[in-house]
Amino acid sequence: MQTVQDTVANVYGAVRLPDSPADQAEFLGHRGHTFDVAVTSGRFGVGTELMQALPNLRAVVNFGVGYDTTDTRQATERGIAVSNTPDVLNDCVADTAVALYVDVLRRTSAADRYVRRGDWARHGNFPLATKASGKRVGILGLGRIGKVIARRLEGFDCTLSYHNRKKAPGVAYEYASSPVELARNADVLIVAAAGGPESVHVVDHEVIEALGPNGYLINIARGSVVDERALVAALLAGSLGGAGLDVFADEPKVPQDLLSMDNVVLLPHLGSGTKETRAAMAELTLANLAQFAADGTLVTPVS
Ligand code: 8YV
Repeated sequence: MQTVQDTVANVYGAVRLPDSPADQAEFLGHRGHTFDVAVTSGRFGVGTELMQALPNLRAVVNFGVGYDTTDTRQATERGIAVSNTPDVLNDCVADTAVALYVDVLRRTSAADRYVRRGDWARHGNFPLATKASGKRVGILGLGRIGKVIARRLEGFDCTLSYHNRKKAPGVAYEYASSPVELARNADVLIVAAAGGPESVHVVDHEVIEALGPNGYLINIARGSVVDERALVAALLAGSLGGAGLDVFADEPKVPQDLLSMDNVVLLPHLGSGTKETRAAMAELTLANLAQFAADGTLVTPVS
């Protein structure tokens, strides 16, 4: 399979930024002024310094819906266009949220470990879990992905509520005026909000405490949205029931304390990670690049 990297190299003659900071600095010093388009992914982005080192940059083409690693403020100031890959990954990221939801409440990963360890034969039946159907679920960030998660959970007979900065037009779910209010009235809080400076630690100590010892937190958005230290502290203290996490504050590092907790499910940021969805993301990334090369516009600009 041709990757985005192969295609940008073969078709557009793109060169890869060296990995080490020292090599990068030397490379950019010599050649930074020669690039007008950067192709990147949500994991790397074009941050403040890199953008400054690309004085003739005209577009950032981002593989992924999240672009919080790109300095969009500088991009706006300099008239640099930014694209992402919205919608094509909604299904898979929502499926991942539901997988974590069911796993954390029904404890399927923990039960799988129980069988593999030989504990079934040794200790008998696995301890009872928590019912997943019919729960009160709060969605923090009812955007494209949040709405698909909500639709999936309607099938589980869940009562849905949400918090966005503003009430979403035409949405029948209960609106909570703050993340704390959302958590207070939910059994499970699902974080689906975009990352970036405005959402840093929106899920803080207070929100986690509002969920309480019988509450669960699911995060498929960005690690930065949750105060990870407060989350770990609450799990250690038993003041939160459990968590399902696909994203972390400092990926790929995962807090050591979480590794031994059976009420926590940990995934390596695989929300969009299926062959079908990654192919669709690649196609949309390349479509943005091709259109920008042809007429200077993007198929899916971020704003
Ligand atoms: C990754 C994601 O970005 O789209 C996003 O925002 O978080 C993921 O799809 C993707 O793996 C590329 O890094």
